[in-house]
Amino acid sequence: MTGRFYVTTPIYYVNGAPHIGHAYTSVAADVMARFHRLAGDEVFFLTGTDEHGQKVEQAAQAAGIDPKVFVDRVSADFRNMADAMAISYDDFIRTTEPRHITGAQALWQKVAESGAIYLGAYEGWYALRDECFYGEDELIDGPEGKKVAPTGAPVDWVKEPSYFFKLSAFQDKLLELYESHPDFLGPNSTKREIVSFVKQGLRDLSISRTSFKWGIPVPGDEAHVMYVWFDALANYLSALDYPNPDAPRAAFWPANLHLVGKDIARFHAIYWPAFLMAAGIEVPKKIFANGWWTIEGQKMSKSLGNVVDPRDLAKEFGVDAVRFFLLREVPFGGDSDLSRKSLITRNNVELANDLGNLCQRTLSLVARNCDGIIPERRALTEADTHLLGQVSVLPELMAAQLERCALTDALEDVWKVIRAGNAYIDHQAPWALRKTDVERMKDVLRVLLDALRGIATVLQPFMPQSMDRMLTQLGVEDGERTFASLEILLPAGRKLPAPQGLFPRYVEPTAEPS
Ligand code: ME8
Repeated sequence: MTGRFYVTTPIYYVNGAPHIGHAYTSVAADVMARFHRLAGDEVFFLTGTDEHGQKVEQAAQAAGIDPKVFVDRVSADFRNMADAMAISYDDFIRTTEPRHITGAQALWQKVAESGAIYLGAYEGWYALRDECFYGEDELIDGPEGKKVAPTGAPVDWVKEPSYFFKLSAFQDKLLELYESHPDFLGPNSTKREIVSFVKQGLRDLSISRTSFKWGIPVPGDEAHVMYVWFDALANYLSALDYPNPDAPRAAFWPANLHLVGKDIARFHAIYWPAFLMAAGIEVPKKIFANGWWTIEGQKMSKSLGNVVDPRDLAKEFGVDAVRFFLLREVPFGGDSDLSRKSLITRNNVELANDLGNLCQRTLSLVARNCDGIIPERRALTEADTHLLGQVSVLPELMAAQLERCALTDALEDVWKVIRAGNAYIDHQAPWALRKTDVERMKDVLRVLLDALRGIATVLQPFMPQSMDRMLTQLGVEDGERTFASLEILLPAGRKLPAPQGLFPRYVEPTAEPS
């Protein structure tokens, strides 16, 4: 059944340059979007940048430029990173755009009309790095005997007039939401954390600031700007032209999936549904938090100088090898480490050997022994049927895995079939059949071509560029690359282009002897 699918990434802060962590969530969301498009769904895939708040204001000041000039520059860099990583977003929202300001103010007004906002004074701890308020009881001991946020971020005592959101009134409703919609929040580890946090009791939330100006003015009280998280979360609606109910995009709400990192699960799983409930708007269907990447065993940080720009990796290894590595290395939802060694191993073993060689061996046999022409599909043996059967269930199998955000398991399902394909070619030995039974050789090659077409079709969301090349080499035309088109066999007699390697083996350059 086809339908609508709305998937989002976080909108990234523009106080720093894009890195591999940002690329990770975006690649995962991209796989979801591309998969649903191939399944025939109408997809809306949103990414963008989060450009307000004190942290961004300070970064602009530190760079000595006007905030707007600063955010324009960094936002363009994030867009460039998304393009370089083949992120097929349908829209890129920036919170400094008029359409977003309209949407965020409309949402504020709707929440205010429900009676869930009141004016008070905030006095408490604020961690600028996290753009997050913390209760005294949440703080932990930091360096030099100072208290810090549970994330390790420094905290400041803040005292200023503020509008509050009555978050405390939503505690039971939120618990009921998690209870009645078991798929609303994942993975389970994040869900357990959030449920226990909400059960401990929710305090009302300060949602405006008066001590700086770089933000969206609170409707009716221009002395206040919105708390950056109220502003940012509203992007998921403003990109759909909220509050215009007649906008064509409005039909995409509620979002099917907000993909986020586990660091911001709290904002998405607690604040966001509470704001929406107050405004009388449906809550999203699912929030899923990815795990955290370290680099060669260390936390990524500017001070350690180990921040990885995904564009550099893509230049060196190819975009698809990087995308593949990110989603293959660890079950999606878990934490993982980026090491050069494991990236190279995955590239060489799984891409170059398992998939690349199977494709190369098949295509060169077709080139040499069938004049590069797709042979006819004739009667199948048990072994043929078995392999093709495994291929044909892949779209359905993977759809079920993606439904639960098990991206790594979906890849494993495909690799099982690739390994079966390698066993099949070794066992059938078409190179030997060339001398003993040419007709059977052709049948075997046709089965392999069909199996490879299925495999390349389902891998398109993960590795769009190399699977495009692979499908071209297999003689599959543009209109024959959706899941539905797999039902129709390619006609025999098509001439294939000369085979070319898909995934080069990576050999680490050895240092020049000095
Ligand atoms: O939080 N490992 O923006 P942000 C995995 N503007 N994922 C990582 C990562 C890492 N080491 N580092 C970053 C914000 N990420 C807000 C979001 S949404 C309405 C507002 C990813 O620039 C991960 O998805 O700090 C994380 O949640 C996000 O980048 C944080 O990006």
